[in-house]
Amino acid sequence: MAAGASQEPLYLGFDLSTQQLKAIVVASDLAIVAQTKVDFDADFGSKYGLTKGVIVNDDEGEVYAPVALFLEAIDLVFARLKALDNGPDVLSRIRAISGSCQQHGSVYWGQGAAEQLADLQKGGSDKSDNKSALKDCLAEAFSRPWAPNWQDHSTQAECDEFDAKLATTASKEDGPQKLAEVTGSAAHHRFTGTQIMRIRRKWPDVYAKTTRISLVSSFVASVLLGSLAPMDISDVCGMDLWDIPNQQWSEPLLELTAGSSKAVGDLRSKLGEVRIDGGGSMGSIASYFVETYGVSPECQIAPFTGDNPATILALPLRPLDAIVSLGTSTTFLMVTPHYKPDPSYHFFNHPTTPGQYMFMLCYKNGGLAREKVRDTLPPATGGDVWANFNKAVLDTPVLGVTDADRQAKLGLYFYINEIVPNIPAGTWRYTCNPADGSNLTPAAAEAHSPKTDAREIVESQALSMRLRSQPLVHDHVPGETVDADANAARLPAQPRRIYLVGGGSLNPAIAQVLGEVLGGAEGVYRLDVGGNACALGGAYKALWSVERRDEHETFDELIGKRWTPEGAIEKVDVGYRPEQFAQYGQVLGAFDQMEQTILAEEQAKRDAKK
Ligand code: XUL
Repeated sequence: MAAGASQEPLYLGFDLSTQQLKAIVVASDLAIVAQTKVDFDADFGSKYGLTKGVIVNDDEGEVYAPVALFLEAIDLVFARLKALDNGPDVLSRIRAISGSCQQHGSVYWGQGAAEQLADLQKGGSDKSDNKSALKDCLAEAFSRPWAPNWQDHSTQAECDEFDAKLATTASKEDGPQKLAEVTGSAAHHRFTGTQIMRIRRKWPDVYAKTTRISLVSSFVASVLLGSLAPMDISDVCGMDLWDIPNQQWSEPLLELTAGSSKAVGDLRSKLGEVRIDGGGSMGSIASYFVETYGVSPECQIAPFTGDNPATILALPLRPLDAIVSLGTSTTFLMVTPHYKPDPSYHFFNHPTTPGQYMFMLCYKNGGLAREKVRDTLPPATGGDVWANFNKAVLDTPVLGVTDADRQAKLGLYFYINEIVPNIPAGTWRYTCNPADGSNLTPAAAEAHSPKTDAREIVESQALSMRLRSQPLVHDHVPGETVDADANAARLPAQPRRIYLVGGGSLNPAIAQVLGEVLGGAEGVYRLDVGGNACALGGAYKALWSVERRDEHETFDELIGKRWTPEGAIEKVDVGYRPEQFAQYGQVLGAFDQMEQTILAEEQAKRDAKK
């Protein structure tokens, strides 16, 4: 039979993030043929007591989600795909599935895991004539019903021990740097090593009963496979346990997590092997999905990865291109061949290309913090809830400097404790001399208003990104043609293109301020499926995983040949503006100084409590 359109293979990408499970299906030519989603609050909020996808225990700083929620969401997303007009046809043509998941989250499998997962390969556990739902099939599979979420901040004690573990001086001062050199990051509350260590100490029985620990990415892959999937080479870097220069588990950090050198073997078997190849197939989909939803039995499960690594796969990125992801968290991502770790940011293995790395900054106070500032302004009357916020952003001059008030206004707006820098919740406002950042002083209350706050919070988020990404950007790209004008090579150090993804990428005022602060020699672009970028990256990864010629055909080669900017991206801001870029440059030092001052004050408060 000639290969008719309906026989062409399709690829499914999932994104199991904090608040939703999204699914997007693409054809070999990258055209999107179907998409759907499950919204955790809307679909399951009251059943599981969720707020914004999670459960919070403020007393301990715990933030977590029920594993059963994830399982119900997987069933529901398949049911919704099947219910689409073209659903049955689409599901029967899916040749591979990959996807992205919230990073750092972990799932704890118990004694029954292997057997119950294997049942999915037989089509699910037949308790009656009806097939059970996934959550019933896997009811005995977990040693703990909760998965810590990346917003969890219950692990300060464990972080202190991780930060000290690899120090070479008696004062332990170089510990965070040494930890970053080995694992790509200093200690962070959400990183899985500290989470596992806390679980071992707080619930020793749970830890003892745990037979395997999955990241959310390897958990979803396991469910689809019907067997325990290995962790992925990029997502494993979000644990503070993987030695990136040597590409192996770090023995001293395993020992710290496990509690003794004798316990390391047991922890190794709980973690399992890590899959070095980001592509290829890990096996065929479990029969449960074939029988229940009509997925093709030929469908292969490719390695899943984290949502940020998957975001850099949503389009072919060139050196010096940056992605700003404006979701629940705000992240700033770049691809680089240079491993230059530092305690204030993260390096991960690239999800598909050995020898390349992903540089990442991650802020907890992203979209939700902007919403809080928005809600201090009078509510917008039309359909756009951001209208008044955006007007305030655009009506306020750069750094709030006016003829009448020649002071630059800087602030930090943290509604929950922040990651970079590690500062508890609070709002701080300062002023300084706009010409050189001198005279940094806590601001008088009248120097700021809800209107200036709107611009300042966006400027503040962008200044933090500019400050920390400086070591990675430079003023020209050796050996590369810059397709802007010839002067581009002499522009000050800045990203080449800035791509916006995530829900906030639809906001034009945010795009403009990001362009003004961060530059972007070739402009600021929005990815058309901005809200679905990581699911799309997952779908492309599934495609590359099975269509690559061999292990040597890189993701960028394969996807780069098929990807066209038309219809995929839209220029939303000019990016680099010499005058504004210089103005923000003049206060960058003051912004750094403001953060250092607040950090020192907060540390003094912590010390006083000890
Ligand atoms: C990254 C991080 C967040 C989550 C969001 O380190 O914690 O961006 O991945 O799902």
